[in-house]
Amino acid sequence: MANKLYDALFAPHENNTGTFLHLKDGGQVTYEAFLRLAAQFANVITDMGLVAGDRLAVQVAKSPEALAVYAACVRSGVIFLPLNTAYTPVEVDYFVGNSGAKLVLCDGASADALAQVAAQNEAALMTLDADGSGSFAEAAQGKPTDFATAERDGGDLAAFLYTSGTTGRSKGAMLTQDNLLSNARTLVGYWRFTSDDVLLHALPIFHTHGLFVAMNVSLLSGCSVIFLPAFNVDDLIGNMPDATTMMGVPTFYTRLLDDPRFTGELTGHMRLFVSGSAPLLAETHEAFEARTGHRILERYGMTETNMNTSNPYDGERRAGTVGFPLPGVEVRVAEPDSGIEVAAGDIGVIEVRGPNVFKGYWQMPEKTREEFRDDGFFITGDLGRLDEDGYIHIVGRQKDLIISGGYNIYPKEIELILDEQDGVLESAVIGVPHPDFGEGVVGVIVPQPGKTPDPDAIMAAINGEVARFKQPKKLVMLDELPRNTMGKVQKNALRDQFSDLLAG
Ligand code: MCA
Ligand code: AMP
Repeated sequence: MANKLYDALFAPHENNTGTFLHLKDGGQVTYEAFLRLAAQFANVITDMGLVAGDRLAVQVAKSPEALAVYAACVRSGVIFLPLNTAYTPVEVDYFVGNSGAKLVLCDGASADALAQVAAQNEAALMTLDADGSGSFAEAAQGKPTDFATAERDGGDLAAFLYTSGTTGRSKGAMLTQDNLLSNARTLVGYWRFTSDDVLLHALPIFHTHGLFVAMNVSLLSGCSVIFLPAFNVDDLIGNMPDATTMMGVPTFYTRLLDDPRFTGELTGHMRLFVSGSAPLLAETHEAFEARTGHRILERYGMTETNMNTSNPYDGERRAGTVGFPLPGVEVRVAEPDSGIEVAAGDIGVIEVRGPNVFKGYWQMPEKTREEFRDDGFFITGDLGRLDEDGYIHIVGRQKDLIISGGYNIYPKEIELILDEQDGVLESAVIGVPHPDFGEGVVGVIVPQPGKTPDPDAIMAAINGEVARFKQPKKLVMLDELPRNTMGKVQKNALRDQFSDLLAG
């Protein structure tokens, strides 16, 4: 039986006794043991009645067991739907309902809060704790360590990753086995991963960066991974001597640079540092080189497309750019209305076509159509230009999106909540420079005439609905929002006005 993704990423390691994961407590997980556990999990998933094509939603702490759920889903053909651990039950309810997930895995501590979510969406609920225990793990004990791999081809769906939207409603990006596999193959080659590598991994595993880029590349190359439960500078510095490569968002790099223990000596043996998910400031790139002698390799991707472009491994890694289209990926900079390529050097919207590009948004055919050109190019909503040497520069975003510490926040989602609050006439949510997260969220509120909205009550209401990282770091009141002659709110003017608000 064939299962394209399982056969490429996992099956070759079924008898691999080498170390896959090095854990924070000094423990290790071999490839072989990891895959035996994943097979037991696949047995539980099918015992729960899920069949290939069903969805399994997972909101659990990062752990080897959490990663084994991904492997179990690929093997059983069940669509893996990982969720940010910061999401509130209100947010999880939407994802479970929208995806029609049949099984929800959560941390034991959130089981009470999510019991109702599962019940109202007719999903089963099981727990998987950070230490690998919980009802799901218990159910796996004694299960066979082998599993009849579900037959899947490259066009079959492997994962749903939800991305927010400019309308405020999240969309489930449907990723096929081929989307994931083609990108992993490309990246292993482009970034020269081999089984000798040791990847320092401190990213969450519920997003493309930490899961597909980092883990699929590791699995495909057969390297080992220092698998840290979360980011902290001490652990990164402590583990750096044992690593050869690292992947991170820009905040990882700025925080490392803020620590005097992070030196050229500590990193002299390292082969590669990769950055992505948010713009890496040219000054960070330069400071990193000055401190360590390494030039960070910046790449550019999206949930819907996996990785699109990368600075070269051998050639010049140009600060402030995201490099060249990856092999097999077509990238053009186009005129936003027509999709016609702009003249070299001009700014346009970045569009992408290739085997990496997703199949569409789950049950949103119109949204999907709107974001593709007739010739199959996907419109990213990022604005860019090509320089004279073919390097792509991202110069802004056509979409109203804030990227804070590598997490995306769509202002509309927060504005809809602000607008409902007592005494609020209207609102605008903007991203302004933040010393740690790159951008930070600010909520601008216009009170109803004669009313004085209560900021604490507003923040409490937001806290019940959306994850902390999406919540405004500050709320400010204005008598009115700046508008252009068409009546459109001028967020640029607000961003200028409040540019120092989170300066620290
Ligand atoms: C944490 N907080 C944040 C963020 N993270 N606020 C804004 N933006 C953030 N990113 C807030 C918390 O709510 C909390 O607030 C306080 O900061 C401390 O939280 P803590 O969990 O201790 O923070 P941390 O551990 O220091 O986390 C910062 C972090 C994390 C390590 C930078 O945000 C992170 O791991 N980011 C990576 C995201 C990522 O993997 N993105 C890839 C997306 P309070 O104290 O008020 O409660 S994939 C993607 O974008 C594409 C495909 C691509 O190209 O890769
Ligand atoms: P997401 O929807 O979480 O997958 O985020 C994708 C978005 O992150 C892209 O559309 C870009 O706006 C942004 N992004 C990813 N990598 C980079 C990068 N290296 N430089 C600038 N923006 C980036």
